[in-house]
Amino acid sequence: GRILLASGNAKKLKELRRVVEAAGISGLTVVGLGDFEAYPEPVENGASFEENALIKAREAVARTGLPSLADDSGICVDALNGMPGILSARWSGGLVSGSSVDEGNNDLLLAQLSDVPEDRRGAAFVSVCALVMPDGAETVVRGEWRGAIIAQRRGGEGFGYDPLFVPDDAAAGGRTSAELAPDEKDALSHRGKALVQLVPLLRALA
Ligand code: ITT
Ligand code: NA
Repeated sequence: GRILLASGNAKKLKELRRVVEAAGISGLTVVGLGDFEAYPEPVENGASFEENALIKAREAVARTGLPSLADDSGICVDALNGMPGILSARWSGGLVSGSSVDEGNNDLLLAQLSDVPEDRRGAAFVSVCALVMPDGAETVVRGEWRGAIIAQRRGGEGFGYDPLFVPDDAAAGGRTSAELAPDEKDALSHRGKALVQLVPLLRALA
């Protein structure tokens, strides 16, 4: 069978594909939105990661008829009462100082935390993945990844807020998530933790 990974973010899609393919499910073909006629992204107006993940996965099923998996994710910063959370993708609102949305978002995060001392810079990446079947069956799973926001970007892997996030895990050894090899990130990350819970359902699709 086939599974559609319904993300318009190329770097996120790459991670989703990597984790699903690493599960080694024979007979399961992974496809992306690029394999279908383009459709406008649905409005992510839910009040939670769960609602937004379902909005994206339901739209993908309606458009393609395929079992569809969507991720809604973001970073929740303790000192900012959980912000930017579900607003993470476009937090800086286009007022970017650098060359990309990610650059602007990271600049804004550094500015918002400029007066916050090292021991109060805790944060969690959150990934909620929704798997929606053509018959309407819906499964929603969540993964979280604790760490701290540092004061200067490090590393070129990953995407988004990775250059500023140092995971709590000993295995990361103080590196940012942008300094981890792709398979190291997958083994620890919010997205990896969410997706592993879907593997039995994906097996059933094969
Ligand atoms: P789709 O909705 O099309 O999947 P998107 O990038 O708009 O793509 P979200 O609305 O879920 O996705 O926003 C997720 C944002 O959270 C993402 O753009 C990053 O800024 C941040 N983020 C999520 N996971 C991350 C990760 O693993 N590393 C760094 N930043 C991450
Ligand atoms: Na989005």
